[in-house]
Amino acid sequence: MCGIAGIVSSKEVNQELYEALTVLQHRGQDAAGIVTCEGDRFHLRKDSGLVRDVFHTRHMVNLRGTMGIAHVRYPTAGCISSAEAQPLYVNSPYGITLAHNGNLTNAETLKKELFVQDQRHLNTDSDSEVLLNVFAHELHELGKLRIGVDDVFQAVTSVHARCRGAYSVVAMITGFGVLAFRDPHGIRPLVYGERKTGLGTDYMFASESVALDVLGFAKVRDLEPGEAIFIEKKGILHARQCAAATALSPCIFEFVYFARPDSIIDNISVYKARRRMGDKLADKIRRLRPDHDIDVVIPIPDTSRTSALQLANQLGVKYREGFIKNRYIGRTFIMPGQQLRKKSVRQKLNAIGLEFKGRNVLLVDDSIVRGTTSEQIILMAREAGANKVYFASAAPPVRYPNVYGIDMPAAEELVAHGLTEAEIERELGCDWLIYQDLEDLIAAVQHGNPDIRRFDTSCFNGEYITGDVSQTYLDHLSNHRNDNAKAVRDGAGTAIGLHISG
Ligand code: PIN
Repeated sequence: MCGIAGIVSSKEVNQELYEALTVLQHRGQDAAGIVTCEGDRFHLRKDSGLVRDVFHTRHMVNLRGTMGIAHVRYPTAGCISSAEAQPLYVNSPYGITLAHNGNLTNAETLKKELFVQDQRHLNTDSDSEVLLNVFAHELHELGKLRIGVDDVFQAVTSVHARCRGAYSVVAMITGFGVLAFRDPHGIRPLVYGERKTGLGTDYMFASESVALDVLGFAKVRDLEPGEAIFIEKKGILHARQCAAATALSPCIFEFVYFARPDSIIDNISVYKARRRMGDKLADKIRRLRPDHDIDVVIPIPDTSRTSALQLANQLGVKYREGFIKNRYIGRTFIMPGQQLRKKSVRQKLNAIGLEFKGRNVLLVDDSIVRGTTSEQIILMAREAGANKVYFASAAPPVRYPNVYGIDMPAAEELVAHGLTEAEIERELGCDWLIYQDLEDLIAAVQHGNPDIRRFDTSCFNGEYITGDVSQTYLDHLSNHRNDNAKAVRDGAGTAIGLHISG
């Protein structure tokens, strides 16, 4: 998963792009980059690491210009290389930089086409580089010495015709303007906002509306699926639908875990969606065990707090903070290697014994992916003296890999893959495991915007909305995503035919 932003302003944009990246840091902690445009020159700074570590004063002073784009990257592979940090750059035609959130499912085919037909060289294994080169090639094919707004939209139309999968994109064309577009299913989020100044209107694109809030931009709307918006450097906005067939199907996992609760995605408040997930879980518990013996609801911080509090209120049971998180340790989700993940759970969370002792506790998490964290936490609850340990997940069992830009592990590393709920309960070692039903999760999210007819729920039901995900592709993905493959890449220091998705 990645975060992207773009600004066209009447004043320098370096500081604001930096701030935008810090607000979007939860979407990617692996690498960060900003490119600005000053006249006919790009200024680029990108590297591996957190935003605060990548940009120092000496870099910031070089990032001159009144328009720019920025990116934070989530690690999708064990091997991290700063060459794959974004934004990416191609010099021809016109000079283009691009930042991408998502993953192309036909990147292998496109790579061959780019090499054989379009005679373009790719220097990384990143599918974002594929996307940039497709866009650049399509723009080049129009054969114009001076580029116009229609040409930009024409090239986006051709990108939609060639690329499959998920892509929310910001791109910048030297001396001309900033472009943003979203794939025809609108899988990954992308929003834009404006800010009136004495000098005119500034515009901003961002993965999540929270970045607009913090920077003082008023949200205008989400980009439509298939739509492109181009803002000329002097602040003139153009919008066009560039895809023939579109159907908004946003990724439901954004609402479960990835997005910040203070964001509004496709007109749905992430916070309210999570509260409704708590309501639905409470309904299910009451339905299954009207005479349950839960003494206390304890969230596993941080994401699950919103749904856990609602669940406790609905059940009329006490809500208590039983685990304290060391806020200086990163998310275990991103740590490669099973051993490391197990160890880091205990470094990250510590139990407040008195909330557990002799009680029947219901632990709540946003999701169970590998199950490593859940298993360890259940053990910690027992060690802290809990009588019964129940565990509720605000999302259904994650049984299938994600191919649209979330770095889910390979299928065989998902605890729920190929297991029944009873088997998972035994595997995790809890006394009762309650999963959200998929229709309840969908209802909880859809309630905020009933116009959305479909969500991407593929990691729960294996139905990939782009309809082009073959078993061969999934096997290929699995070869690159499992821990062994990552360890080999780490050891060898090279990435082998792997897609680094944005
Ligand atoms: C962590 C949110 N959430 C916790 C991410 C762990 C799955 N994991 C997904 C649960 S936080 S595991 O709130 O953002 O800190 O099942 O793969 O072990």
